[in-house]
Amino acid sequence: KTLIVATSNPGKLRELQDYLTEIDWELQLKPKELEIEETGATFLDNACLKASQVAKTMGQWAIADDSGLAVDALGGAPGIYSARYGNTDQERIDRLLKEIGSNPNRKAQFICVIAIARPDGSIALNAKGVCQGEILIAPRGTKGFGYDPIFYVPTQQQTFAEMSPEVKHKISHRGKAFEILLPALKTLQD
Ligand code: ITT
Repeated sequence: KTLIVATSNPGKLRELQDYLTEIDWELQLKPKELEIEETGATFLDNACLKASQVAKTMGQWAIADDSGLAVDALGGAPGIYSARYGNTDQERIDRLLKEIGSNPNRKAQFICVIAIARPDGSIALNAKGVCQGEILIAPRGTKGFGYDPIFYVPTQQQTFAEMSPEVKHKISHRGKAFEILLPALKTLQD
């Protein structure tokens, strides 16, 4: 079976491919020109919207990931607007650091919802993962993508950008979502 990976984010794509090596489906990239507008009010809405529309348009199974960073001191912002918070990763990080300033409450969580749609656009599976952490005062590390350099995980004493991909995959919001999703996806294979 073929599975279309419905993302335009190269960092995210890399991670999704890593998790999906465990299954037998042939992965195919979403065509660049096929962009889905994220009109949903939740991560789940947007993940389903992206998976469903890409699946239906291509007539193939599709997987989508909607994710973001929710900062307690900012009332959960940027949340579902994490991608729209700036034009580049650098801009988004700079803006977040500016908005949180010297607020002593650094608590934040990364959230990820994965959705898988059938060729007719109906949703076959979805799963959510959350990872707790803290927003640093300045970026640390060069690995990963997006907000990784400012997201510090106390249990690892590292930012996502300082961890090896293997460690990030095990503890991240995306890793936790895949922990739930993969067994279910394997049963769908047959
Ligand atoms: P697609 O919709 O095409 O998949 P996108 O980047 O627009 O790509 P989202 O709407 O889900 O995806 O936005 C996710 C945002 O949260 C984006 O700015 C990412 O950089 C950030 N993000 C998500 N997971 C992350 C992670 O593991 N590490 C760092 N940043 C992450």
